[in-house]
Amino acid sequence: MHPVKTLFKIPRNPPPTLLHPEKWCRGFNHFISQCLIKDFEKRPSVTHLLEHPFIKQVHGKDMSLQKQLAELIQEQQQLGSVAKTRHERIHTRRPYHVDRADKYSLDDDLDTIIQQLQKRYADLQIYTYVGDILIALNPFQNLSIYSPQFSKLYHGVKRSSNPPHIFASADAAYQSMVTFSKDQCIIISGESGAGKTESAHLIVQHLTFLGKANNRALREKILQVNPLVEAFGNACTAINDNSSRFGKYLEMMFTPTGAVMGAKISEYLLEKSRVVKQAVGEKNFHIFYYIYAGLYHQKKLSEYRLPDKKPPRYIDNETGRVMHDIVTKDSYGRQFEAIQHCFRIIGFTDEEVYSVYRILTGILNTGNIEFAAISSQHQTDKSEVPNPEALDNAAALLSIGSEELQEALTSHCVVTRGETIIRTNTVDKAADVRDAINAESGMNVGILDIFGFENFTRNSFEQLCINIANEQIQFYFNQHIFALEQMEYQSEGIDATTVEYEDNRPLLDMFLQKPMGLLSLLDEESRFPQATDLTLVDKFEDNLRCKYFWRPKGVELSFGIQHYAGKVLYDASAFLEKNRDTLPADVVVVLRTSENKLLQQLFSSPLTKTGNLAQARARVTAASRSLPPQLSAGRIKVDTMEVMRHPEETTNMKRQTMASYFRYSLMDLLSKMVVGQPHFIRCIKPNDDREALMFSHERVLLQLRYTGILETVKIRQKGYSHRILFEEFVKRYYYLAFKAHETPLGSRENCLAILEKSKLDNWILGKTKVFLKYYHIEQLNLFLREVIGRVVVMQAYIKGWLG
Ligand code: AD9
Ligand code: MG
Repeated sequence: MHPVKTLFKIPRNPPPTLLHPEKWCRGFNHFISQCLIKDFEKRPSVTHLLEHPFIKQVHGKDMSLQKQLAELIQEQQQLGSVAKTRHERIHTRRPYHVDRADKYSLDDDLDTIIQQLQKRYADLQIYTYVGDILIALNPFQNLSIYSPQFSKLYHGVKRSSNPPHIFASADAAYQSMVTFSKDQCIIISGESGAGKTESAHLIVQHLTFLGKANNRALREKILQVNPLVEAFGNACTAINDNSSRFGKYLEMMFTPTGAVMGAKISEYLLEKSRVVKQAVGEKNFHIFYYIYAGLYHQKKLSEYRLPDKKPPRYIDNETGRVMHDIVTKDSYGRQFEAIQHCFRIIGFTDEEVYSVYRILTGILNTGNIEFAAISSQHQTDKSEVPNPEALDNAAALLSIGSEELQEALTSHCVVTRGETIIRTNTVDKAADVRDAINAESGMNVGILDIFGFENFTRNSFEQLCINIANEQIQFYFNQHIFALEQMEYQSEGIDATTVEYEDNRPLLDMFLQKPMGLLSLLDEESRFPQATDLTLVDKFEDNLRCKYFWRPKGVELSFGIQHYAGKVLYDASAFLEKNRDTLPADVVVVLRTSENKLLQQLFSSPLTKTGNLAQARARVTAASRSLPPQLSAGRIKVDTMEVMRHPEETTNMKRQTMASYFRYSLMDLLSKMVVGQPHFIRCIKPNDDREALMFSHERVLLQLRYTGILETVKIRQKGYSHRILFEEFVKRYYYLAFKAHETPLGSRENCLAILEKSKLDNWILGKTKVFLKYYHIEQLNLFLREVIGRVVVMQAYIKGWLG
C-alpha cells in the first residue's frame, strides 16, 4: 500500500465517551481534508488545526499531550517553512541554472556559457547546473564546502534553495529513490584528472549522511571502502597522481525508508598490465609502494623476504627515486598504516590480511626472478633461473613449491594426440609467463567512477580500452539526454524542437561490431601464432574503412582514432601479446596448490576472470524490461544493449582474450547502469597544469564541446527531464487535488486537475504521460512532504490522545 494512504486510515477505536462511531468517522475525514486543503495559501497552520471542532472534541483537557504536540509542530514547521516560500523561490532567477528558458535564449553559444563558468570559477563556485546535469570544475585545491554544515544544507530541499553543489545531486538521487522506490545511478564522467573519483567520494559521504548511518561502524566501513580499493586500483600517471586504473561501480544499499544498509562494490577492467610494467614517469599501483615502505619502517622486510637496500624491480623503474622517497618522506608508510586501519574497519581478519600481504610481497618477489638462456649445442630455446633465491622467496610467500614454480615458468605443456609434451620456454616466454601470473585479484553504487579519457604522448592497448569505455559512457549519455527523450516526444505527440547532437554510435560500431569491428579483428589476429603487431595494423587498415580510423605515414606500428573527445594516436606494439594475456594452465595448476587459501580461491575457477555470466545475463534481461514500454521493441533497446549482443562467446573462458574480457565487462557494467534512473555529473578539467584558479578557455571549450553541453542546454531548455505515466502521477500526487478518501482514476483530466491546483506552469501533457521539468518535481515533492508531515503530526497526536 502507498505509504500516504495508510496515514488516512481512521483510528480504529473512537474515544469511548465522546463520539458516536459514525460521527467519529465523519469528523475525522473532515479534519483530514482540512489538513490537506488544496489551496496552498488557504491551508491552515498546524496550530490552527488544533482549533478544529473535531480536535477540540477529542482533545479534552489533557495537557501532557500539548508538550508532545509542540515538538511535533516544531518539526513540521521546519518542513513547512521551506514550502511556504514556494512562489518566490520558483520564480527566482539564478545565474547558475543555465537550463531555464527565462535565463538563456536558445541562441546562447558556448562562449556565453564559458564566460559564466569562468566567472564562477574565479569565485570558487565550481558547480553549475545544466538542467538536472551537474557540471563540476576541478578546483585543484581543498575547499571548505564539504563540512557537516553543508551536508545539513543539502537535505531534502529544493535545488534552487542553495548554490549548486555535488551534495544537491546526491540529495536529488536519494530523494528520487525514496519517493519513487526506484534504483538510481549517478554517472560521473570526464577526462583523466577531471575530478571523478573525488566527486564519487563526496557523493558517498553525503549519501551516508542522508541515509542516517547512525551506526558508526557501518558509516566507517562504507567510507573506508574507497581508500582501500583505490590503494589497489589507482596509480600515479603522467596526468593524475591518483589515477583510477579500473572502473568502479559502488552500490549503496538502503531500506525502503531510506536508511543505509550497506554498500557493494564492483570493479571493472583493471589495468593489470601495470603490475609488471609502467610507462616512463608512471608508477605501479599505490599498494605496492605502501606495503614496501610500511614493512621497511616496521623493519619487517626480511620477514617478507624483501631487500632493504633496493626496492623490487616492479616498483623501481625510476632507479633510486622510490627508495629516496621512502627513506626521506614517510607518506607511503603512513598510507600503509591507513590501509591496515581500513582492513580492520571493514572486517578483514588478521589471517586474511596476512594472506593479502603475502600475495602482494609474493608478487614483488616474483618480479625479481631472472631468466637466462641455457646455451648448449642441442638446446637453444631453453631458459633457467640464475637467481634461485628469488624463486625460493616468491614460492615461499605464495606458499607453493619452488621447483614446481620454476617448472611452470620455464616450460609449458602441449597436448597433442593424447600425449603430453613438455616444452621448454625461451627467456622471453618465461618472462611473459612470470608477468602473466599477476592476474587481477578482484573485489567488487549506483555511483559510477571509471577511468577518464586519456591521450598521452604514447598510447597503448590500455588507453584504447579506457577510451572505448569512455566512448560507451558518452553513448549512454547521448541515448538518455537526446535519443530516448526525442523519441518519447514524438511518440507522445509533443512538439519539442529536435536538437542535433554528435552521435558516436558509428564509432562505437567500428570498435564493437562483429565480425569486422576493431576488437573482433584483434581477436582474430591473436589466434594466428605467426601474426605480428604489424600484420595486426595492416588488418585494421584493410578492414576499418571509415573516417574514424587512419594510419599515419612513416610510423609502421601506429594508427589513429578520431574519438568523441579528440584524436588519439595509438602505438600497436605488444597489442597481440597484451590481448592474448596468456596465463598458462601449468602456472594455474601450481598456484592452485598454494596453501594460501586466498590465492587458491583466486585461481580456483575458470570464471574468476569475469565473474558470473549468468548473473550478468539476468541483469541484462531485467534491464531490458525496465525500459519504457514504447521503446522496448524499438531501436533504442538494441542501441543501449549494443555490447550485450553476443554474450555467448565469452563463455569460452579458455580462449578468452583481453578484448573479449573487456567486451564482457562493459556489458556487465552497462547492464547494471541501465536499471537505475540516471543522474549525470560531468567533471571538467580547467587546465592541464593542475593549477588552482587557472582557467584555460580553450581546454574548457573543448570539453564542453565534445561532451555536447551546448546541445544539452538546448534540450534542457526545450525538454522535460521527468516523464511520468498518468496513472503513476495521479497515484503519487492525488492528495494535492482530491479528498483523502477518494481514489481518482489515473486519467489525463485528473493529472490536469492536480497540476492546475498546484499552480505550476510550463508543463505538458502527452498521450500517456505528464512531462515535467526537474523543478516541477521538486515542488510537487515538497508539497507532498508538507502534506504528509501534517498528517503524520495530527495522527501522532490523535494516537497519543487515544493512548
Ligand atoms: V582519472 O580518470 O581516475 O585519472 P579523475 O578520477 O577524474 O581522474 P581525480 O578525482 O583523481 O580525477 O582528481 C584529480 C585530482 O584533482 C585530485 O587528486 C585532487 O587533487 C583534485 N580534485 C578533484 N576534485 C576536487 C575537489 N572537489 N576538491 C579538491 C579536487 N580537489
Ligand atoms: Mg579517478
